[in-house]
Amino acid sequence: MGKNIVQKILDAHLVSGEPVPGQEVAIRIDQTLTQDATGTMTYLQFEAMGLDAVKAELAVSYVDHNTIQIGFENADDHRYLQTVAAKYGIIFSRAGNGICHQVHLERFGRPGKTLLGADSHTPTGGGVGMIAMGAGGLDVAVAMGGGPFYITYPKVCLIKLTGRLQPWVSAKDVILKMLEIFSTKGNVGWIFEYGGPGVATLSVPERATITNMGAEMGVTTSVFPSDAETRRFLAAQGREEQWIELLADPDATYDKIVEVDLSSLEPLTAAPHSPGNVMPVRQVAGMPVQQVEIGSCTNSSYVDMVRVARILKGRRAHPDVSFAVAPGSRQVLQMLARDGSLASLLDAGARIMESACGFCIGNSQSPPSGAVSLRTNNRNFEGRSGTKDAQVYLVSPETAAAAVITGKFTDPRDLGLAYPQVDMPERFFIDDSMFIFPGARSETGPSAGEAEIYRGPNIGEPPKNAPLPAEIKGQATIKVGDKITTDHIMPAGQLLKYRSNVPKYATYVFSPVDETFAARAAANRDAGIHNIIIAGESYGQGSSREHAALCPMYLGVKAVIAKSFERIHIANLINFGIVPLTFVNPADYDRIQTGDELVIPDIRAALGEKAPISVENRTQGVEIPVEANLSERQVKILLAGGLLNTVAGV
Ligand code: MIC
Ligand code: SF4
Repeated sequence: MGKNIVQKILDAHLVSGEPVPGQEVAIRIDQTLTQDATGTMTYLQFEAMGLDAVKAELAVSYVDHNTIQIGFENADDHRYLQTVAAKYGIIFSRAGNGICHQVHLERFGRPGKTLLGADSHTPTGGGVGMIAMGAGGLDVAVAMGGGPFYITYPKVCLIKLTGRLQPWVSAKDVILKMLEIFSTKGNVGWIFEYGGPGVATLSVPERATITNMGAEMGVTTSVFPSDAETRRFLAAQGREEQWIELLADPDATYDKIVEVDLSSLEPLTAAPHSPGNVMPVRQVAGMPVQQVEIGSCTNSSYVDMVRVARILKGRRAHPDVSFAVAPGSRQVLQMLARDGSLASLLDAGARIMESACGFCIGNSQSPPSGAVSLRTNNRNFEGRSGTKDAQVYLVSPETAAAAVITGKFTDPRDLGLAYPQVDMPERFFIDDSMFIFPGARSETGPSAGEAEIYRGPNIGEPPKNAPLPAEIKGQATIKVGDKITTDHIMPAGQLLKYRSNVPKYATYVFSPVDETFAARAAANRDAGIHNIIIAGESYGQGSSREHAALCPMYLGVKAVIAKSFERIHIANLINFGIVPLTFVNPADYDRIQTGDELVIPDIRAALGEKAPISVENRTQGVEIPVEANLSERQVKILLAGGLLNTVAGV
């Protein structure tokens, strides 16, 4: 029987397990990436494994999230990352080189390979025909050490693209349409494979915009075929020899097929406060806009930026709009500087930001109170921008540019301008001098092997956890609703600088939801009372940050009982020894209140024997059945108190 692209890549990388949807399989990982906000903890954990060098084919450490450097903390982290990279044979991408996903696509992404990244938008690599997945840092550390990555063998949905995009409609509108169809929940365990005649009309950077935001639907990843367009992109990046053709067999089968007609799409936006809150731009047209931010790993390719520059050429930013542009990589910025686009942007009044995450993660460019901010990034969770009551709308670069001119939400088709046709260049500007390749002596770092690891005062040891106790006995310390994101659990923004300092960062757990949580949880922990989190559907949406499990672990959280979990977060909970339990009857969620005394007797034995589990709510006097759908491997990790306790010396 013929295979689809997902099956071709996964089966070629299968280490163990049955390639049957729903079964846990182990996959060999060819490439890894980290970024600085998740990277310090990843490498501290890698060091704790006691290996001499990385074993993956290629490992890259990017610095793109924390480049603001107010205080010594970020700079200390960067230095730690640079020295640890030199020691273990990791390519180091210096601050200023660009956003990890954009740069990885440009310089390292290869069709047919697997990539595991300590960042949820790693699926960007699917644009070039690879299986690229986000994971917690500890899983990435294991993969760097040559260990496999465990996933549930996915169900595959073919997204059959037909037609072609109309002027002023772009890749962002395709993925917003997908979010309208699939929403942000209920897609765990799926991979989206794009196919159909419409694929050939999309360039690799456009495909990457689409696979990037697959993360917002909660799918394991998204992937495009590797075809003539992929070859053209790799050739333009000077890497044509890395191209292989990768197409689905003509008789390939899928678990589901959904057709999207590109010709019928219109400019869309995701309204506050969820990427799934999709509506046509025309529905909100006329709304005054106070801020426009163009960039992020979703929409900061050269073509995106040049199109914006052409739309704005000879025009000025509306006086009420604060307008910033963050080109996705140094390659993009270099090209904009050389072809005159940068001048057009500056003429228009753009504030040029560093090639980094910046505004997207809320560590700069927070909007004014209550402001409407149009952004080309991928997440608009409440407060993520750094301003709690800001109204953030996700849009395409074209829609963003239209608002820069008019000061209002404007469907770009209504600007009355000729559509600037911009094609992907035949040759990108290639200069790898901001990478430090292991083994190469540079002015700024020592050679591989001889490196001494630098640890500033911001770098702490990763905290340890004890094995799971025989019973969990404590309190429902917090009860939260549906679609709780990791930005609610462990906010980033200004707090990013505490990523390497878990005791400090942990004092902010759940702060956007309940400022008293961290202190209450720590007091319980110190009194020997276990903390339990009660949650609704889709718990742990959004980022891959393992701190959303690690910091609760540090505060003595032993279990989360939810209606459902998102993929990366549930893996992180297990990795840090927190038991994820789901309600057998979702309505039982109503039978637990914050502060209730809860006991889960014999949890160790129940997990080991796969016996039924019930939670005694001693305050309400009820017993609530819950379940743990875990593999034997996951149970072993939980019993040990976390993955690090089981993998030293992998
Ligand atoms: C994000 O977009 O939320 C981040 C910041 O890139 C995170 C990683 C992190 O929290 O460091 C992600 O997407 O995984
Ligand atoms: Fe950076 Fe934003 Fe992309 Fe996360 S989503 S990697 S913060 S640009």
